[in-house]
Amino acid sequence: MKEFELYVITGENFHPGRAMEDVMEEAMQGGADIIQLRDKKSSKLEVLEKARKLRQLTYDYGVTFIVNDHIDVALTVDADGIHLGQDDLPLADARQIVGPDKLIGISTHAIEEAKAAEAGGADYIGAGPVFPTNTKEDVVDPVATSYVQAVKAEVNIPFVAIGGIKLHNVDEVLEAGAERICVVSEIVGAEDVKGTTEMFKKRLAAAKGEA
Ligand code: TZP
Ligand code: MG
Repeated sequence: MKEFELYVITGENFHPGRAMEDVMEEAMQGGADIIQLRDKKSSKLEVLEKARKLRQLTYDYGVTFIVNDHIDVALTVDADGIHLGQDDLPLADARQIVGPDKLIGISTHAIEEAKAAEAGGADYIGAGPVFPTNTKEDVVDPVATSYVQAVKAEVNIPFVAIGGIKLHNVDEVLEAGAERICVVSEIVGAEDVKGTTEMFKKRLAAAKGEA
């Protein structure tokens, strides 16, 4: 898959009064490499409408577009891929539906899940929640940076650290070996979405020795 380092997921309850597509456009202007539409509340039709808007914007900015949960919506708008959790359609079945060219990302919370996703042909995995987060309901206990270290050592597909990652703790995650991070509330809930996105990009660059 195309190189990426900063993955931003929608979280509409963090920006009341602001249109989701405007917030996500600012994140793209700030340097988000992947945008995921994650909406656990809306109807299929509403999710489809949001996906169409994000598909257009992500094309405009050359950003990878992933849809959470809704494989049918992802295929309808020709998203670049889908993201699935441990309780969603199994990876092998999802792959049959979307074919070889779409990206499939899998959320993992334990090294066995991470290895299974790799063996099953996932394109990337999420590793988390690293820190406590209120963004995801019924989220599992934080896996801490030790899980980031374990995935780094034992898994050979790209992984993205997720969960409670803020500007004040991102360096801990990078020091644990993450080269890619995923952020919701700290970016989409920021007063300055573009500026906050740029600050994350700077920290990622600094960790790579680029700044
Ligand atoms: N999966 C694991 S933690 C999480 C998801 C979708 C939410 C991360 O949100 P935040 O606001 O960056 O903690
Ligand atoms: Mg899911």
